[in-house]
Amino acid sequence: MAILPLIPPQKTPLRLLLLSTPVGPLGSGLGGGVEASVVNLARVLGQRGHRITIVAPLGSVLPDHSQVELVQMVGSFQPTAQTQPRLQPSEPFPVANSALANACEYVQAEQARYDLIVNFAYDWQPFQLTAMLETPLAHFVTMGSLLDVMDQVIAQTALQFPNRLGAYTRSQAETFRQTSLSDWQILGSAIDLQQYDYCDEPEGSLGWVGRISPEKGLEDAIAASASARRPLKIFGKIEDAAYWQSLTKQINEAPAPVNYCGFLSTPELQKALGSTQALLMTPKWIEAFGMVAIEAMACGVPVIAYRRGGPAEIVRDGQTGWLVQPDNIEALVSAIARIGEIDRRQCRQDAADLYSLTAWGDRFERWFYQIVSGMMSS
Ligand code: HBI
Repeated sequence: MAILPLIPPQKTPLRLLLLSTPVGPLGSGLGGGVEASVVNLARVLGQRGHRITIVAPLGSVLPDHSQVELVQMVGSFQPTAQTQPRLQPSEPFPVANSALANACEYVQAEQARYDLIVNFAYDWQPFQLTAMLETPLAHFVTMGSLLDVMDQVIAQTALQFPNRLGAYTRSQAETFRQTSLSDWQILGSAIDLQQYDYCDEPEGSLGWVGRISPEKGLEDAIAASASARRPLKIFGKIEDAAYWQSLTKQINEAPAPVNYCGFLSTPELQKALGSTQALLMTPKWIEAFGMVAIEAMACGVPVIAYRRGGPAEIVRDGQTGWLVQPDNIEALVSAIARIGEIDRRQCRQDAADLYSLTAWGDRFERWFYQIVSGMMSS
């Protein structure tokens, strides 16, 4: 007699454990775009009846949603991967009393309480857990290829545990050369549109938003706004103070004002960003996604970006902004001169159609049910 396949729990609410980035507490800004990804995913899946627990470093705060459990880990913050040498010496597992080591121990101890565990840390330790747990562990990879040790554990996971890797964009997934695109769920990202107000009457400034760190290429945005003789407003956390200091001379000599506006909360950021003529995105690395692009578009702000990484898959050239040759300041200046050709309403429309929490939540939910039902039938 044929054994009937178990009917997958298509709509059974899932008990999900989200392992956040160990580089800093949720809400600190140190985690960059992945903080928003974890918080927004918890919100949208919690609203659908799934039971969400987030594991994050001590000091984390969640915006107003009650139905999410926050478990905070004591211990030192993880050094950021993008500041490590590519051939990073593999440290002993686990580093004594790091937030990451404590999080991994928590996951191992408490795994039976969950149907699925999702890792958002860009660190090799959680990947080593995949083969050690009964509960399925999926990995949402939040940056492109940076470290050999990460490339290796990602390739190994692709081989041993198909369908457990998620990424924001195709170009990000393609940086992991030991994997193929079919190893990845491409999930994009999203914002809560209701938090962003459309602005039809911009002032004269250009905008730049991001962690102030070398891989974000702020110096190019300052150079382009100076050549265009346009004011520039800078928003974001000063993550690398030495790098920020190195820009002081360029900022002081700029012919138009360059103002640092700080690291703002979403309500304050969207208000200030909405009144800019355009957002400049000048990444030196393969930006996995570029949350700030959809935040700007949601406010009606066109995006001028290097044709590199995630922003190149978000901006529709000539429709919601301009894509230019990477590292070419003159190309940025020419695009700034043509920004009036972009319809700000189209920017808002793309954000609503392609980057809503609902569409994004659907993609994650579908992936999670594939994994959980796959476990049931295996
Ligand atoms: N570095 N080691 C490490 N772990 C992370 O989770 C991490 C990081 N650097 C940056 C980062 N996460 C996030 O800012 C990006 O994934 C967005």
